[in-house]
Amino acid sequence: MKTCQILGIPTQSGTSERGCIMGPTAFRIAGLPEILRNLGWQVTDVGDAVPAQAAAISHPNPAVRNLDAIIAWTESVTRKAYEMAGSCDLPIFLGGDHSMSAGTICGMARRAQELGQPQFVLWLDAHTDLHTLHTTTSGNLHGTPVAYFTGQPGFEGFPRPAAFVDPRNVCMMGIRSVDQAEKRHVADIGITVFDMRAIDEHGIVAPLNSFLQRVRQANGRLHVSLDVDFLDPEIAPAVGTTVCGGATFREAHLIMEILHDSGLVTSLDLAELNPFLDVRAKTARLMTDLAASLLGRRVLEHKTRTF
Ligand code: 6HN
Ligand code: MN
Ligand code: MN
Repeated sequence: MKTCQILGIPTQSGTSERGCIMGPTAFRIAGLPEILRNLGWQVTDVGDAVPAQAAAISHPNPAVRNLDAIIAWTESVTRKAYEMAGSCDLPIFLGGDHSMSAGTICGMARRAQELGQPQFVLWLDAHTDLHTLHTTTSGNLHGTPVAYFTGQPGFEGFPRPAAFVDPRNVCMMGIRSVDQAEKRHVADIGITVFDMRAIDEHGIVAPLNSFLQRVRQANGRLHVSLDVDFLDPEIAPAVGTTVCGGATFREAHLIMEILHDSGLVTSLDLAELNPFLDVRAKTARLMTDLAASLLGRRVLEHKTRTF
């Protein structure tokens, strides 16, 4: 039986909108562990992460908010993610704002390095989250994890990860809000970006398959990071940074179904759920259902198409 461990990461220090601290609880109330068990997974809920001891630290960019808390979370989450990577087939991380992914992905990258496999990341988000401490103007550090886990300079005071992710192994989909400094950076470091325009023009199947083909050929491990705001706000209102024109219900499920069939996914973040902003739990339920599609739920048990 395939094993999965679930870790809650109740952090909201990376955003100025309060409520993400309730994210892990909302996923549990939505029934995520039972739903995955019913799909045949052996699921262990390992509880919630707690931040390491925070040390007071200041930064020359006065906009930067909650730096000490983010560093403390990054340290403990990296350690925990690395442990989980070595003790189950699929760690699932329940956020918590997206600053959690600095730790989850560095933990997974360390494990990949140990196994001698390259780490790949599929980043599903409206945003590139590619600021450094120096370029952020909002000061919200959920806008920075990609720069951290790809080893960009400008993270003084953060733990130095045992392994980074090669930016050429990062693929982003759903992008539709990119700040000036991020625009320059994304082109320079060689991340593959399928923005919403690319998805409008080509759909999600061809772009996703081209990336998965690369992961397969490299015998890579694949981390999927799903930010609620990847989805259109009409179907997923429970996030502090909504951007119109996001992925539809079917686009999102199809991505998860294709990912499941690929057999390549080795870890998952469900990030940015802010239950305080939800409408009758519809976002918590949709995110839970997307996880279920990724872990093998299908409409019918047999193939329905012959063409
Ligand atoms: N997220 N680029 C904006 C900022 O404040 O730096 C938005 C960041 C959103 C963060 O999507 O997790
Ligand atoms: Mn994000
Ligand atoms: Mn986002």
